[in-house]
Amino acid sequence: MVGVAKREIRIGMIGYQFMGKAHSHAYRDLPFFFGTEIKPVLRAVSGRKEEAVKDAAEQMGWESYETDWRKLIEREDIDVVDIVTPNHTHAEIAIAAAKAGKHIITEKPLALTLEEAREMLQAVKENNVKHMICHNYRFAPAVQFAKKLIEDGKLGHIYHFRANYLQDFIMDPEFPLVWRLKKEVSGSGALGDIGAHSIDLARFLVGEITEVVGTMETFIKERPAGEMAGGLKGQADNSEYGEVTVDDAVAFIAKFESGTLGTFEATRFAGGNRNKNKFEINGEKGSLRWDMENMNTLDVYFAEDEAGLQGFRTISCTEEEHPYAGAYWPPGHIIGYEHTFIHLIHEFLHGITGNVQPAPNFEDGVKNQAILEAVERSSNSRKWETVRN
Ligand code: SOE
Repeated sequence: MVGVAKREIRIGMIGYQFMGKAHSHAYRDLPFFFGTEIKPVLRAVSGRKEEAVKDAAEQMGWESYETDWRKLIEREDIDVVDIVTPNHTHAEIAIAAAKAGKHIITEKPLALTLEEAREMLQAVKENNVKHMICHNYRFAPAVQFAKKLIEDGKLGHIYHFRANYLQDFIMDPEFPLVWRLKKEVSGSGALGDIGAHSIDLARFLVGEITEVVGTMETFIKERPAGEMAGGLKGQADNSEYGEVTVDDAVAFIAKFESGTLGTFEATRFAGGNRNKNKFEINGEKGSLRWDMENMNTLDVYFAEDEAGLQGFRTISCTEEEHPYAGAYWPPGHIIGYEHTFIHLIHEFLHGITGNVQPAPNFEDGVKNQAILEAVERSSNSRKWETVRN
């Protein structure tokens, strides 16, 4: 048979909305661009609302659906459990899936708390399953290329890592009190939802963080009841108002093991910035700048450039030399947000077939959660706090 996959990997996904769509697309597109050595099989998707999950299964190409995630993880015809449900469900599901011998990929942040994150890591290690956390932005070709430049010593010693993750989807006071705004469901607000991505990029590109000092702010304290309505839209039901129990914005400074100084900002109140996940790195020999809203380009500056010709220049990271980019189109034909998920899932599934633990994984998730926890501790203590892994 033409193009028979050498290895089918059967996926069970728990959840099916925004991230569920991104992950489902990645499984379906993977063989299209990265070959048929591995063929993801969309075996089952799980959701509590039968009509909604049935529609999602039909739309995204899942073979079957469940309305109880516990039934899904017990199925013998599933190898991988993919968790795309809200943060408070990650630990219970992942621990149960690990005990059922399933490999696990989960959305970020890993858990609600550092303790939960540690329990999840222990469960996957004890049950010897592969695990991954979906920090997809490190898989943009430009970010992978930035990592290569740093590893090749092009920047030399790094003095600064500067990250701003700017969104604005909840600036309307009538945007409802969705799960992302409730501490008992989300764990934190901008800090854990988008700040976690900046922390992962910092760890991936520069290294480990040892101390932080920061502050968190909630600008709108009460909102109307309501739910997410696809993507980052919300639907208020105006039945009643409730208290927002997470941060709308966070700013913190970090010290890295390398001596690098980090400055971080994550906010959902930066009007006009829809998903501006960006960083700048300044080293002794050069600087790099990346912005998710222009994800195919990397701005580079090298101090050794000829006098008069020095300054930032923009590289289009769509060439064969840029990781993953060569799998798609000729140079200059750009790719998008959804393709970062294809690259991450490519590494996850090859990790399973090659018996190699890919990254970022639950170890990274625990280290990320430890930094989130230290920032929250500092926001309360108003002092520098040590990161406790
Ligand atoms: C909302 O802030 C969100 O959907 C995050 O949860 C995702 O991780 C990010 O990629 C896009 O924005």
